[in-house]
Amino acid sequence: MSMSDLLAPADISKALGACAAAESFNHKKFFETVGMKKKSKEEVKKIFYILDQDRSGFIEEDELKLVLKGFGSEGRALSDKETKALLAAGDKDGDGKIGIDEFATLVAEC
Ligand SMILES: [Ca+2]
Repeated sequence: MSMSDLLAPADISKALGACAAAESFNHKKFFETVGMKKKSKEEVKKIFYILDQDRSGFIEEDELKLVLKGFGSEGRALSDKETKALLAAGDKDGDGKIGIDEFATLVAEC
């Protein structure tokens, strides 16, 4: 399973292009542009499994930093500030990482 099986390549390019400039990442705008808001909870969970590269069941801070690269090779690494803002938005229970249900909630909130 790859991202392009789940999301339209044109939407991925558009979403990555929209946040290509430094410090311009906005997760709400990104999830909407990339088409995740329209996906079922099951599909969003499949996207989570792609982003959880070490299959730990959580997206940790180091994986979060590279979250855009999980969507496409042209994605840039997030800055520390952007990474922390995204973690703060998604980490509801405060354990410092994003679990699958937290991820689904984060997308649903957008
Ligand atoms: Ca992980």
